[in-house]
Amino acid sequence: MLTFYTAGESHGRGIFAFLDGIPAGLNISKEVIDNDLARRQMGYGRGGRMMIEKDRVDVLSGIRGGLTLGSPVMLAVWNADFENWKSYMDPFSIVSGKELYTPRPGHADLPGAIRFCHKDLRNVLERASARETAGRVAAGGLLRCLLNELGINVYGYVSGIGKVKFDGMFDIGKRDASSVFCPDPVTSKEMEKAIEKAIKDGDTLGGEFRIEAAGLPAGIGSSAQWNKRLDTIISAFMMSIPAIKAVQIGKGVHSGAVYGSNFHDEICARSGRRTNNAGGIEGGISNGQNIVATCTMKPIPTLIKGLDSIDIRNGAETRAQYERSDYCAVPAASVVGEAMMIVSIASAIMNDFGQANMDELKYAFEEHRRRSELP
Ligand code: EPS
Repeated sequence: MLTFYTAGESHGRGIFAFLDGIPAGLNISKEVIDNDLARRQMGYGRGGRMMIEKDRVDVLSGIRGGLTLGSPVMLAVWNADFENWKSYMDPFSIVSGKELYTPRPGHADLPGAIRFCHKDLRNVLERASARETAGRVAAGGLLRCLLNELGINVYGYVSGIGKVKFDGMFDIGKRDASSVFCPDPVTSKEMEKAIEKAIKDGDTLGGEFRIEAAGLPAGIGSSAQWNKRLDTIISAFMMSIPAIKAVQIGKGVHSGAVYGSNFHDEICARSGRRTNNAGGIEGGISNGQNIVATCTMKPIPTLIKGLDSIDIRNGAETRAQYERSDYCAVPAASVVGEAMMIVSIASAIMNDFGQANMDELKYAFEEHRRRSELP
């Protein structure tokens, strides 16, 4: 079983990812992890923090000479901004000046303060900040190395910003040339314009991204128990990304509007299927088609123009305080979505084929892949 956790505050020493259950003997490329971390920092519409940070992975345990040891892996992404926050974030003795008392509607500020009985909202928002996703992406980058060895490729792209939508074909070159990670130059410009308007208005904007996993053989997951279903595993990881309000598999919300004869992916010899409306999962089990998940992200709750709120010390009505933030983080969230898809598929594979070393895992997995080919 694969275990995955993150730790760390936005302006603390760093963000950490803990992984246990990774087989020994997996080749880890620091470049693959750092490339994902760098992509997460990009995208039109990000705020000032990304000018301060240059996210790179530091390995604290579990890897030696480029190979996993089979022991727990601890990854760190250090916060460069910690230098500016040391006196406010020290674990034992802090100075005042960074307290917050007016919760932002849509943020964890208010429910978190109630949940943990905090008066200073900073004690909530430091952990609820999307800075935490740097840890997810580091973990995703590491497990990308595992999926690469098993012949599985996970990629994502932005399929909507505000009302501007993209429903065309994926092209990695075009995506990487786009400031908003959308594989179409004309739509990308429209998306940029939509973000520009939000910035000008002191507002924020959400959207959606699509993640695909290619190369996963049929037969991963299980129809026999709810928590072994591949769609259960994938959607839980995807839904856990901050600001995600909906996860769809395949045609998702459009599935209810058509007849079965127009929806189900008919089975044909050898090539398998003519369509992929199911998004690669039937009965909670992969069917050999690409896994396709689309996630909807709400607009970021930190608005320059503010929203109605209260001072939690006395209930007096006021406007929510502005904290430096992003205007639109959908492109960055698509990289986090890739990471969560990677972690969820690696988890499902380890549930089904868990082994203590890579050679045994690869042997069992390739044997399964061979058996999964249709006659
Ligand atoms: C982020 C770091 C944060 C925010 C943003 C994402 O840094 P700071 O708070 O210092 O500006 O820019 O966080 C949020 C959107 C949020 O809601 O907290 C990052 O590294 O991705």
